[in-house]
Amino acid sequence: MENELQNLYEVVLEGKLSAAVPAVQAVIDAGLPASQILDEGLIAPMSEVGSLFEEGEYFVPEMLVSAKTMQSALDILKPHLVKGGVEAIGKVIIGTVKGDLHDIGKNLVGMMLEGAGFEVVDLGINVPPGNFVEAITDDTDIIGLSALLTTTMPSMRLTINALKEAGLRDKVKVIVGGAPVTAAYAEQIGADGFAKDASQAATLAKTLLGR
Ligand code: B1M
Repeated sequence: MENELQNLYEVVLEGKLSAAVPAVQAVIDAGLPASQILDEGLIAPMSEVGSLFEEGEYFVPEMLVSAKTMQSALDILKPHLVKGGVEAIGKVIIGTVKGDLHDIGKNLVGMMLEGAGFEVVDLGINVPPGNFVEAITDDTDIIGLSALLTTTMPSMRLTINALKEAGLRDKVKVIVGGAPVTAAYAEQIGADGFAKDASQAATLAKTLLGR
């Protein structure tokens, strides 16, 4: 079991895209819980990729191929993380804010929200404030904003301002997250909540709606 997990870690770290599906399937078949596979086999190697990038060992192409490998493994893991067939307990619109192309964390947040019973509308990456505003419908409960770059965090504030200008700020709750985002920043920009990771995002969404 340890070997399968270690192999998955290395497959993501080294960006061996064609090995992603068999590697993650082997760990699932070995009977490990999906949350452990996610934390130790997928998120942990991506953190190491980030450190290697900071140290100048990895460059953007290496980051990209590791990200694609992780995403491909996540597609296989998703049904094990998300339980289907639950009636929606609320609707969340999520997206990575304008200027930011990182989507793995946002995708995970979407999966966890779905797993918790929410209907999730994913607007994708590089989403301008106006697109969040336009996507809101009568049954929208929460807007979820993701940012991975310190330079794109201000897009979160701009999105909240756009909601205010459209007269929709009080209609929806806004939750924010992403590696550089903090609870203090969330408060500063007037968000309703911050979550450190995907499973906390699902808990936060339920708490905010009193579910
Ligand atoms: Co980028 N990148 N990147 N990158 N990249 C980081 C973020 C960086 C920290 C790397 C580093 O220097 N150590 C650094 C940012 C530095 C900073 O701003 N302080 C960085 C940089 C500099 C860049 C470029 C500028 C590089 C360049 O071009 N010179 C460039 C920017 C492009 C752009 O966005 N405009 C760039 C590009 C890329 C790739 C495209 C190559 C690729 C992304 C591919 C993709 O996403 N499809 C990439 C990657 C892979 C990374 C790292 C290595 C990994 C990110 C990731 O997927 N982590 C990252 C280093 C790192 O984070 N250690 C890095 C795994 C994921 C599960 O975690 O996204 O944190 P995370 O999501 C978590 C939580 O944050 C939270 O829950 C998730 C799951 O638990 N969360 C939320 C996220 N969103 C949330 C929303 C919520 C709640 C919780 O509520 C709504």
